[in-house]
Amino acid sequence: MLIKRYPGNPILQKDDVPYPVATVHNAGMVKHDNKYIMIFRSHKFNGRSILGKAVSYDGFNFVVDKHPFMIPSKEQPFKKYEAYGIEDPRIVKIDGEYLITYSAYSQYGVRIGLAKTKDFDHIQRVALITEADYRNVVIFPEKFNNLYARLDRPHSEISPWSIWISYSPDLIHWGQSQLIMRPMQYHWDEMKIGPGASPIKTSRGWLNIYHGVFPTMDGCVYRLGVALHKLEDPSVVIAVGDEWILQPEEEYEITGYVHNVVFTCGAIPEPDGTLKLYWGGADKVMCVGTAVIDELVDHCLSNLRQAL
Ligand code: BMA
Repeated sequence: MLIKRYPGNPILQKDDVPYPVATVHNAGMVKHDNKYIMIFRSHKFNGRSILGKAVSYDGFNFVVDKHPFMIPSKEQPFKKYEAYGIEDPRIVKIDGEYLITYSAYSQYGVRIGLAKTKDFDHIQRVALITEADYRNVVIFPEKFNNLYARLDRPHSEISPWSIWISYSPDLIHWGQSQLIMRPMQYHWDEMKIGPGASPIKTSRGWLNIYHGVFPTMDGCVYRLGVALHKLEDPSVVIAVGDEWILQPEEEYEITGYVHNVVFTCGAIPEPDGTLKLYWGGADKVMCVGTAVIDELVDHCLSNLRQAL
């Protein structure tokens, strides 16, 4: 068992939120000032999403802020592209600031918004950093040859939905895009894959915890897997673990708003070499589990499949 579920799961659900929401799921995570910050997604009762904030001293017990953390913007150009809601945030710390990427939904498709904060009290939107239709953007916590790097997942009618990398000098203009990892046919991730948690630096490479989707007669099953990217050049995928590391098994993952879903937007590496992995269960509740980072890296390297 690579991921040990916390026995107190789910750790956060709608009744813990002091304003009306239908779900608490798909949260970005980061440690700030020795506190665990969770920026989670909630469906409102009209089916559109907003982001909330919860804080914890141990990574397991969270208290939710009285008011939402981010709602769709009232200012252009964001207003136009966030009208249907904001979803699935990822957080990364770079150059002393926290960057938050999120899906911006509107009648024009799904784009990715970028916001930044230093303290999780004041937040500033920076730019919309993709065209439609993209999801699952995670930014690396370091630059490569002075460029920011990100993994993302464009939609495509032709190719299965795959993981790409792009670079930027200023976080606004992105390019040098390359496809670096594809779903594998007749495999647990055969339908589509997407970056999950922001990449985690290890001595053997960047650990990328991603989601993979398998279509069944009973709908899609969302599971999590791991890949390893080269430290100096993250466009090189050194290894992809052949088997998933987490699949929906508990009642709170099998039944909910969308059944059979474990979906991650964040994980926190600890100084003792363990990892706290956070995931949304069935698009309805937040869950946590612990893992040993070295074991996840071994999992990538010991029984690997092709990246492309
Ligand atoms: C994906 C995204 C996620 C969601 C998942 C399962 O396409 O919309 O936000 O958790 O589907 O419903």
